[in-house]
Amino acid sequence: MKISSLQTARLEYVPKLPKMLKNGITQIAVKEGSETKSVSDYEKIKELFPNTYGKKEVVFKKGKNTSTDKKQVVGVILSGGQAPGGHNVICGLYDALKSTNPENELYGFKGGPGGLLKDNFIIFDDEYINQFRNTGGFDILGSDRTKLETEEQFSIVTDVCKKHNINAIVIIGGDDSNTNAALLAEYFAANKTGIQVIGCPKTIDGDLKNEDIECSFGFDTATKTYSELIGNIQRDANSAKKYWHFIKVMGRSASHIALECALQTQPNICLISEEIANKKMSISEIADYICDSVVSRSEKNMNFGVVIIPEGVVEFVPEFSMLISQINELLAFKKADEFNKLSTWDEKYEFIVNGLTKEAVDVFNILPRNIQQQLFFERDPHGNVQVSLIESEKLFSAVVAQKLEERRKSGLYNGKFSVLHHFLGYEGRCAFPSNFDADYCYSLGYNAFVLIQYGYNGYLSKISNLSSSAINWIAGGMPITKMMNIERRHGKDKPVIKKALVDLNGNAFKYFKEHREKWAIETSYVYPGAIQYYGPSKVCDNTTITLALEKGSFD
Ligand code: FBP
Repeated sequence: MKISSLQTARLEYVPKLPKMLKNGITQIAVKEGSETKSVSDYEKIKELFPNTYGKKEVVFKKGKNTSTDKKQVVGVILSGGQAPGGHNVICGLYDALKSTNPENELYGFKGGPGGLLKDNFIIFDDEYINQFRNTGGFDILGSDRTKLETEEQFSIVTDVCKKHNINAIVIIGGDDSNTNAALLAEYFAANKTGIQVIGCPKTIDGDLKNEDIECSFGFDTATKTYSELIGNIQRDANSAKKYWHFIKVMGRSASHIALECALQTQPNICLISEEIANKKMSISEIADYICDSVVSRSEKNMNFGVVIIPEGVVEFVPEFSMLISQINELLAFKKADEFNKLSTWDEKYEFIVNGLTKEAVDVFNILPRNIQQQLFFERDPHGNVQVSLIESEKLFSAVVAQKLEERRKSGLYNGKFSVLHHFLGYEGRCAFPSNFDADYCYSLGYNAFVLIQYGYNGYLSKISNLSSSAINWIAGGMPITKMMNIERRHGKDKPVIKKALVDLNGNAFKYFKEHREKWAIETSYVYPGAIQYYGPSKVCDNTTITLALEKGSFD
C-alpha cells in the first residue's frame, strides 16, 4: 500500500506521556482519593448502580507497583462518530499491555459495539498496529452506533468475553457510549463475572466534559482543521471582497466547535446556540443581528464577511422547536400517509398550514421555500423531522437576504450581498491527530491499561492538567457514575452522563462576547493555517483556546 510522506513520518512519532506513566508499570503506584457522588440525583443513581456507585477517585504517581501480576486479556471497541486520535488510544493501550507482559493479549472488535455482539474480532500484533500509529480515522477497527444497553446484550457480551477469557473491555466513545459502559460495568459486577470496563472520552463535539474530563479527544484536531479552512475562506473573502460566506460547522447540539473556531479565526459573526436559547431569540432577531453586521460593513465598502453557524442551532430557537413539534404531531399516525399521497407542493403547503396554529404558520412562512420543503424530505423512523438535516446556513442567509431587501427599500442599505455556503464536518473527523491529540489519546489508552491492571471497573480513563505540557499531565481514573444524573429520554427517566453545553458564564464565551462587536464590523480575521506536526513546541503542541481560557493560561 502506498502511503504519504507525512504518514511515514507520523508512524515514527513517539507520543509524549505524562511523567507519572513514563517509566512503565513497575513504577506506577496508585493513590486513591475520597469516595465520589454523582453530579445530582444521588439516591436514584446509587440505587441503579449498587455495585459501582461511590467508588474512589484514582490518581497514579511514580512509585512501587502494587497491582496483581496476572495475564491480561483485554477487548477494545471504537463507538460512534470518528474522532482524530482513536488509533492512538488503541496504540497506547496495546503498548502498555505488551510492555507489562508480552503474554497479554488485545482483542479488537470490528465495527463498534455491533461487532462485539457479533464476536467479530482481530487480535492485535505489532505488524498490524504499527501501520496506524498517529494516524486519523477509525479504520483500524471501524465503528458503529449500536447502543449496548439491554440485559440481553450484556449477557451476549459476557459470553463473548468468557469465550476468549477476556477480563476487561475498553470502550472508546462519547457520553452515550460511556453511559452504556457504566451500565455494562454494573452488570458485570452484579453478576460477579470478574470482567472490568474502562471508558475513554471521545468526540469531536467537545460535549463530554465536566470537572473531571477537561476535554474529549478529537476536539483539538477537528477544530484546528475547521479553523484552518475558515481562515482560508476568510483570506479569500478579504482578497476578493465580494462574498459573504455562511459556514455551518459540525458539533451536534452543543456549540463548542463553533465557539472554538470563532476564537481561533475571529469571524464577523458566530452564532452560539446556547445563547440563542437563553435569550429566546427568534429567527427574525437572529437574522437582524447578522444584517446589522452586513449593513455596517457595507457602509465601509466591505461587502464581504464570514458567519459561523453551529450545526444544531435551529433546535435552540424556541419558535422553531414549537414549529417542529407541531409538524411532528401533524404527521403522526395516519396523517403522514395522507400527506405523502399529495403530489404537488401547493397541496402539501395547504395541508400543512391548515394543520398548524397561526403562531406556527407565521414561523413556517418566514422560512424560504427550500427549507420549508426540507422539513418534509426525510423523517426518522418515528415520523419526526430530522432537524440535523436542515441546511441552517441556507436558512439564515435567505432570511438575511429578505431583510436586507426590506432595509434597501427603506433606504437603510445600499450594498451587495452575494452568498456562498459551506458545511464543515466530515473534513475534520479523520484528520491526522495534532500532537496534542496524538499525545492525549496515547496517554488515555496507556492509562486505561493501568486502571485495568489495578483492577478498576466502571471508570473513565482520566488525563488532566491538559493546558500544561504533556510531561505535567496527571493520570488517573474517575468512576463514571460520578458524571451521571437522571434525564428524561424517550419518555423515560434514564441515568446518563450529563452533556456539557457551552457555559455562558465560562471564560471562553466571555472572551468571545467581549470581542465580537469589533469583529462584526472590522476585518479582524486570524488565519491559523494548517496543523503543524513538526517545529517549535509553541506552534506544534498548543491546544485549544477554549481550554487555555478555561484554565486561565491564555495570553
Ligand atoms: P459522536 O457524538 O459519536 O462523537 O459523533 C459526533 C458527530 O460527528 C457529530 O458532530 C455529528 O452530528 C454526527 O457525529 C454525525 O454522525 P454520522 O457520522 O452518523 O453522520
